[in-house]
Formats: sequence, C-alpha cells, structure tokens
Amino acid sequence: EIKVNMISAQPYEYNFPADGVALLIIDMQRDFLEPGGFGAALGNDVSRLQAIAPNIKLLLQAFRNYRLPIFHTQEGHAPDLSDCPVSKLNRGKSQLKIGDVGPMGRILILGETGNAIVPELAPLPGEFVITKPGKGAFYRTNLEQLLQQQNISHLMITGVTTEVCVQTTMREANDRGYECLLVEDATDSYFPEFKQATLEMIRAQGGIVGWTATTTAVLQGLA
Ligand code: TIU
Repeated sequence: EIKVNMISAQPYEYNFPADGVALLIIDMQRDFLEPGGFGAALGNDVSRLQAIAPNIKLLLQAFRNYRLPIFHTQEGHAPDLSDCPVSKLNRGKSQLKIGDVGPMGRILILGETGNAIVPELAPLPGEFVITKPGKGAFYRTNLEQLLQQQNISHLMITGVTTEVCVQTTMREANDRGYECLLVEDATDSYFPEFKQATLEMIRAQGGIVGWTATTTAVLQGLA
C-alpha cells in the first residue's frame, strides 16, 4: 500500500505519493548568486538570492534522509556556444556577454567556476544533475525521460530565479502532467515583486500551474 502524504499549501492542500515525488533545485549556481557572474552582468543585485540557500539545504537534507530522488539543474552552454541561440547571445546591453571571460571564468559556460552549484548545495553522487541551455529544464535535456524512469509524478520545485527559470520549468512540467509545488521561501528573484506575482499567478484559478507552500509545511508533509 502506497502512503499518501499531505502538505498544507495554496490554493488548497497538496497530496503526493511518498514514492512518486522528487526535489528539483533550479540553477543554484554561482553565476546567479555571486558577484561577477551572469546575474550581475545583467545588471542585477545578486546578494538577495543567497538567503534561500539554507531553506533549500533543509529540503535537500530531508530528501536525502528519506532517500527520495533529487534533481539539480545548471543553466550553461558548451564552450563553442553551439547550443546558444544568437538571440540569447545578443540580448541585453551588458559589458560581459555569454562566453566572455569574467571574474569567475567564461560567463554561463559549462564547467567554468561561475557555473558551479554553490558549495552548500553541491550535488552528491546518486543525485541527478541536468545541464540546460534554456530557461526551462525540459528544453534540450533528458529530464522528462529520467522522471519517467523513476516513476515520478510530483515535483517540489526550488531555486532561482522565480519568474525566469523556475516559472518556465514549472509551466513545462505542468503541461507534461506533473503535479508541481513551488516552495515559497526556497525560491527568489532579483525583483521581489516578480516573485510575489509569480506565486500568485501559479496558484490562481484553482492552481492553474500548481501549488505553493512554505519549507516548513513541506518538511512536515514529508515526515
Ligand atoms: N536572469 C534571470 O533572472 N534568470 C536567468 O537568466 N536564469 C535563471 O533564472 N536561472
């Protein structure tokens, strides 16, 4: 008999099968959280994003303790930029473009210092790491195939930034039939008002894209 767990969430309670849930951590890489990376190159104050790392760490530890599947993603491009559309390369007015050399190595290039996941959330062996060229984690990746192989139907989503890679990924997952919950205090944006708007638009209309809940509520529901 499969245990069904319940989380106190918005717009209403979120039920998930204990053997069908995965943690998805989006792009908690130095590029977006530390000075000198892609986020800073786009003109953002990156300091506010670091505050969510302790909550993601709590979720990571819980999923590790319960031996539940964990997926980390990293946004980045091949060194020859063959997977980067010209439109993305040219976008914006920043001095440093994708592929240029910055203080943490080449901007948004796989394997560079800035591309690494922050040390406190570093993946362990056995956890999945998905590198992705786009904002959504399903575009040009094997994420859907891996989720199907693991019989995962429910996703707890965390990471940065709420209205860009997190929201794109959650919408992609929702269209593919996954029941998604965005953890409110384990995601953030450079723009607090965009984060708030994203939470509201996800759970509006009876949960048109999914659910939101706090880290505490998720940890209680997992127990
Ligand atoms: N710029 C911004 O807010 N985000 C990104 O470019 N990528 C992710 O959200 N990971």
